[in-house]
Amino acid sequence: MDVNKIMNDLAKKHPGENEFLQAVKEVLDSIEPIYKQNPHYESAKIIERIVEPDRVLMFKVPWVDDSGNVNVNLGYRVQFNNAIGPYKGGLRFHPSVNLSILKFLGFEQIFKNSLTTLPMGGAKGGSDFNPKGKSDAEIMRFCQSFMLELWQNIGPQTDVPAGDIGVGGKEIGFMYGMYKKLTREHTGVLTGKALNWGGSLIRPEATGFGVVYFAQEQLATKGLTLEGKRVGVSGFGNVAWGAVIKASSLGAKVVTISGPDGYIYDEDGISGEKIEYMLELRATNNDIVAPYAQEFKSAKFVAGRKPWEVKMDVAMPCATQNELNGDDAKLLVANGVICVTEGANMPSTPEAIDVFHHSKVLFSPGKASNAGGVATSGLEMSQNSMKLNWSREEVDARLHQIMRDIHTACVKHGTEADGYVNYVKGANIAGFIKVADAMLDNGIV
Ligand code: NDP
Ligand code: 2IT
Repeated sequence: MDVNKIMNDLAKKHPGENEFLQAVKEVLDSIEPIYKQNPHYESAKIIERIVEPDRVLMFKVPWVDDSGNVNVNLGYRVQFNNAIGPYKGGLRFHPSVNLSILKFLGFEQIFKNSLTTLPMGGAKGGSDFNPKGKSDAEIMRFCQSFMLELWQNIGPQTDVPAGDIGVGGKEIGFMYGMYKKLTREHTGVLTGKALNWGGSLIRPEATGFGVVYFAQEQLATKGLTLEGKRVGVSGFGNVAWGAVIKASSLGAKVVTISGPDGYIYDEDGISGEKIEYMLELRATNNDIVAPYAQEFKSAKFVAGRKPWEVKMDVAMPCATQNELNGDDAKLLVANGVICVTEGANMPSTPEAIDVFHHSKVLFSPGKASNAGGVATSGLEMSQNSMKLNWSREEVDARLHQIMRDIHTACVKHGTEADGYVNYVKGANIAGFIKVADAMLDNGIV
């Protein structure tokens, strides 16, 4: 296996797909040693097959806004790999969405879903539709038009989408309604459903809770706990919210959250009613986190900057890809960061990851530490299949155990000669082996 050659070929075939190429390079660098030890992977061309999606669906999504104007967005579903289970992964609605971003997310999802221990393949989809500032009626019409095209390509045993940036319970509801209307079936085709029509307890909190459970395991390798630690979170969406709730309930002091407009620094810590306020802020459907500082006197708003300049023990980037660069990483290290646990997908650039590895900081990639979201989607699918609902305690206990198991897998495959756990390597190798072996078993398809 020649990583440089594979990357050059891929870049020629898919010019400009920078996020996708970044995600592939990271995985290939990690798995190179085990690939070389297993010549049957090479002869079955596992790498050449795993880096191309099974298929990419791309379609127009026309919809009419409240003023009667016709709008046209692009819709996508990237069905990447179903070696270990039906395609599974979220839908992202954000103006930045393009094929490169969805391919990177779909590719990451293959290994993340493999790590969850549940039978789920990898996929991702979405649209460049911007839900910000849209009325509920506009969001409904968009979601209905999106599903009018997507429905024939998904199904509970085929492909099970869920939420991601810009897609929460409301959007899932509108899409599920249209799917149900078209198929005349009430099946578990989407996850992230509300409780009274097939959802699972804990799913909204699951990604953030999982991130914090993973951070606890990382800290425990050094005999540390979250109690009294200063935790910096970025973003103020679904993942950030769950992480803030769980971290503060475990006695950590969460000192930051952020939005595209800047970050909030709250020296007293974000807990209690302030967490409720985060939800209200999201529900306003605006792009700004600044009003938090007007609401709570202990907080200040720092415009146009990222939270990584704040002194923190644990960093949890929970907003979006490439939001933490090499300079940010150096600043965090200089300020004594112990642990960086990714909540978003690929929030740290390769330069940032190098800084963390070089400084022997505990660092976990999103595909390991944010897997609690899709894992709980898997638990929602199980409950739908059984036509039973588990209690909050039962779902939370299963989620917690899955996060511990993912941590164990990372330690098993990522521990280096000096004892440092390289979680990137560990997650990529553990995730890859299961999928590659399934592909071998299933022949050349
Ligand atoms: P939300 O839409 O709830 O929140 C996203 C947050 O990131 C918001 O604060 C948003 O601000 C900010 N954001 C989004 N895009 C950008 C951008 N281009 N520049 C700056 N800030 C941005 O999404 P989630 O919390 O669900 O997702 C956050 C991250 O976690 C994503 O990387 C997602 O892929 C990942 N993830 C999500 C899971 C889930 O179950 N929801 C599971 C695993 C990972 P604003 O909206 O105001 O722009
Ligand atoms: O990135 C992710 O893992 C998600 N957005 C959740 C996907 C899912 O199917 O629950």
